[in-house]
Amino acid sequence: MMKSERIAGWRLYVITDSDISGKSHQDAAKAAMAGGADVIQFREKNCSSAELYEIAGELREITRKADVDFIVNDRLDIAQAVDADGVHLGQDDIPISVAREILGPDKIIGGSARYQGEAEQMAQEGVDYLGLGPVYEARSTKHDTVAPQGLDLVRKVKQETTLPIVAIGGIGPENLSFIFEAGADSVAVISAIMKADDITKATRDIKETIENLQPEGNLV
Ligand code: 3NM
Repeated sequence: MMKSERIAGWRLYVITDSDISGKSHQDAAKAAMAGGADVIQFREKNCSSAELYEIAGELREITRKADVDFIVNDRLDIAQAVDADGVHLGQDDIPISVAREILGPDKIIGGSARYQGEAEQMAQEGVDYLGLGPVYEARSTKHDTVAPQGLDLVRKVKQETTLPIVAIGGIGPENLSFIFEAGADSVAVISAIMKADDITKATRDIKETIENLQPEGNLV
């Protein structure tokens, strides 16, 4: 399947966090995939490169077996080393255009967008989707982000780009309908899933809510 088709099929993008979940990234990912996560992002700011490589390699195997897309946060080198499906880059990471040159056309590159007016340039540099937010206040530890931008950001960015929008920041079962109504194609979730006693159930609840909101998906 082409990467654009795979991304178009994303509804629920789960970011693993072992501090919040109290579980390994691998166990958290397995539980989220059992609940219907469409894509797993490995985000870990406190490990050595050797540890990142080891965990990412295991996540790569687990996600491949489950036919779930696998994205590494920040670290292009780790993404490449384990043959992840792609990398997600923020403002402080290697530039998108450089990552695109290194990765070639077939890998997925996501980029964090925070404001209106960023999408076009990011598209030109080669991103495949936008991680857009924070829509609401981030519930997990994210110190370097800006103030919540609200649903208006989603509405406005939806008007200015055809890039798929993965909304992020403070998203949980109770606000999914607003986020999708505003134009998001998919949602990225940390706390509402990683904090749950039962990650699989929390994932399934969110996934089912999304499917009820968008029975046809965003392909139509
Ligand atoms: N990035 P939660 S907000 C990792 O705005 C991250 O780019 C953000 O966590 C951004 O689902 C965020 O727990 C944290 O609110 C999202």
